[in-house]
Amino acid sequence: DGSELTEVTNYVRSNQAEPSAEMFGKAEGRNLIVVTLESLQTFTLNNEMNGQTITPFMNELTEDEDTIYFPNFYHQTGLGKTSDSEFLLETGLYPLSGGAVFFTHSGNEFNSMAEKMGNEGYSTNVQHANTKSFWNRDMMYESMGIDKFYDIQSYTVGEGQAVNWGMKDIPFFEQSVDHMTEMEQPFYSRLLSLTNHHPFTLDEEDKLIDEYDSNSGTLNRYFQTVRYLDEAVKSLFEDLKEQGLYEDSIIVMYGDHYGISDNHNAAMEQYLGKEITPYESAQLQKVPLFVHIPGYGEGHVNEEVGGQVDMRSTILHLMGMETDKDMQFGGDLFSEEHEEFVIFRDGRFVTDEYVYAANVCYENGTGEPVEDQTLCDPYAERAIQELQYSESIINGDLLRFYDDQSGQLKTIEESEQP
Ligand code: GP9
Ligand code: MN
Repeated sequence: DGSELTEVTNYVRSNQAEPSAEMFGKAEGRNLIVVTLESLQTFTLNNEMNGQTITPFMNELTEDEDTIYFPNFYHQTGLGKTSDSEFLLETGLYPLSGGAVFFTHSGNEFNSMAEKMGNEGYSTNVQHANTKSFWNRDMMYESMGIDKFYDIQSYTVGEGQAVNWGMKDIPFFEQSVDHMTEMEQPFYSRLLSLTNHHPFTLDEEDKLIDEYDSNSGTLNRYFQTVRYLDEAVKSLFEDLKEQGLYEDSIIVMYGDHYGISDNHNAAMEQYLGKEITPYESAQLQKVPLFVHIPGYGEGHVNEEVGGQVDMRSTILHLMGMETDKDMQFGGDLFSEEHEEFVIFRDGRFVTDEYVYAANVCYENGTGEPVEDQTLCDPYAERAIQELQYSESIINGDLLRFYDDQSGQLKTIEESEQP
């Protein structure tokens, strides 16, 4: 009911960050292209595997004048994997602990980023070469007010263009950009890549580097599929330029979740050359975030500690849209007031000072347990609280009672309107 929502609203308002004056509206009026980089973890970037560069194109992007790269950015997904990352992005709420919110609450009312951009005159869509019902996307996208879903039926998978879970990323991106040329502008188009997905298999011709040599075939192959994904991103940028869509767009790319689970820690220890403590395991939940604005010219590495829940307000502010009346938990990564406090879906958390994992409070940077373990307590309490607030919004479908135009609770009569 309303009273619960009042408490959550107060919490959300008191933790809100003012947009950065410098970055607000930087990409106003442009097409927004958001790319989900399947299973891409940050440890592969600016790194080598047996002397071979894993992500040459994205490495360049980390130093590119039109790109802001976030190396201290974490995924916050749970069992819903890719779909949880989509949920974080669109709603600024946390996914659920129990199961994929795309399945359990697809009938809810959401104030999604897509809906918001739709209200500002954007046409909105998602492009993904898989069956539309996977993760219940077709239902959820409707609830999120996404205008169109280009699923597998919108693609022509030619000979040699499928591997692993389906269509390869390079032809997928190429045909997705073709779709963009037909879209009403400005558009918000979200692309979900797929080739870099467990079990990380490739055709011979797409293996651009060797396998690794650990006892984990999964990790060994992962480097190769990450290398392929990097090549696909490079070709996406070329496709956009060829079709004349590049200059008028902003391209945001993020890793959705880990590709290598703790089951492969022995192999990962061999690769990283260090023991994987709970602290290191939390560090491995870093996924890359790129904000690429053609013509920006002031690209840099932004060390801010952040998470996927921050993407919604970061992006909306870049597009020149306010979020101060929205019911969401993230904050603008460019804001002076952004708090460096990332809550993982399983209750672990990271701040600029601490990493809390396996009930130990570690010092961020050294990975040593801090002497005074109670220093993490206030954050641990807030982490539980914030996850609970988010769950109560979802479980109670509370956004039915919330008017995102005014930021006020709705009266009973208003909330009964469809
Ligand atoms: C499937 C793709 C991958 O459509 O999103 O799903 P995942 O297993 O990573 O959630
Ligand atoms: Mn995924």
